[in-house]
Amino acid sequence: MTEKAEFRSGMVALVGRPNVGKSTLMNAVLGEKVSIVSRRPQTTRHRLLGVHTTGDHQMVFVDTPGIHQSKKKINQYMVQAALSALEGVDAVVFVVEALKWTEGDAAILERLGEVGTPVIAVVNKVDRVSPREKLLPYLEELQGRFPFAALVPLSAEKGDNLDSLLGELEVRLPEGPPLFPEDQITDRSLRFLCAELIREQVFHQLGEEVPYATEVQVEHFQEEEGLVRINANILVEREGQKAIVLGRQGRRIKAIGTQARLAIEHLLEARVHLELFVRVREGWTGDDRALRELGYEG
Ligand SMILES: Nc1nc2c(ncn2[C@@H]2O[C@H](COP(=O)(O)OP(=O)(O)O)[C@@H](O)[C@H]2O)c(=O)[nH]1
Ligand SMILES: [Mg+2]
Repeated sequence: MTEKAEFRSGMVALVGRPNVGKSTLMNAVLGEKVSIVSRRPQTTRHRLLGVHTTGDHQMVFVDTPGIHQSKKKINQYMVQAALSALEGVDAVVFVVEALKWTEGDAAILERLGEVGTPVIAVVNKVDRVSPREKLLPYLEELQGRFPFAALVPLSAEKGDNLDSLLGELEVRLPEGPPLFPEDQITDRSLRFLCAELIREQVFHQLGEEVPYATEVQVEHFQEEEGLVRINANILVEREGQKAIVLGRQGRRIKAIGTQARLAIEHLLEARVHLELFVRVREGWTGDDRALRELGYEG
């Protein structure tokens, strides 16, 4: 006779240097875009939860901004948010990029030595490695750097080998009831997710420093029958940046609005009317009060 296994639930922190694919990995596991992604580092600014529930377990992933060195206040906030995610979790997933090892990776691994929880190394972006045998010496080296509980090569983008990771994580979760209702996929509000989808377009469509000087606030969010009306402010630090976000004859802001609206419609499964305004808030990335007002606590 087999006994039915007890339900397991727990928290899993995703850490790694910027741009290794932490947010892509979380979205891939959830099958839903909860955390925004871009080709550029430091896209994720806040720690946010992604909840993955099946019939026998609930894993609560903590996506974090990448850990890196910086003097800028907003960057220090992000590093703090990432490090605090290590507290009280049941497992840590340390994400690196296949065939790459940098000082940034090494610095984070040093910090992980202090946490008592099992650390699983995910070697992401293996879709870029061909032939696959090239990965073997890299995996061996990685194994020598830290007593990892497991090593999982995968591709977050292609969805390859995610099951191995889930299997490694599941056995490390304690038995216990779910921490969140089973239909909940994140701790963040729809308003927050919509603001993030707009910010993602700023990252996709504008180069240089502008995305790093940008914040998005949803001012108005109203659901009507079959339609959601959203007004949002795009905050920048200087007039010159405002001109860039607007673009010639307002073309850039229009394109940002169109793409963001499509992404939001996909998320909300509803028609969306989106209005964007660009405003200047001088020096907000270096100002404690402004940061607090904009939701950067810590
Ligand atoms: N080729 C490839 N690219 C990936 C993979 N996972 C993530 N990326 C890309 O890496 C970049 C950074 O991803 P993101 O999830 O924002 O990284 P994060 O900063 O660690 O959260 C994005 O351009 C992703 O599309 C993968 O498995 N394969
Ligand atoms: Mg991220």
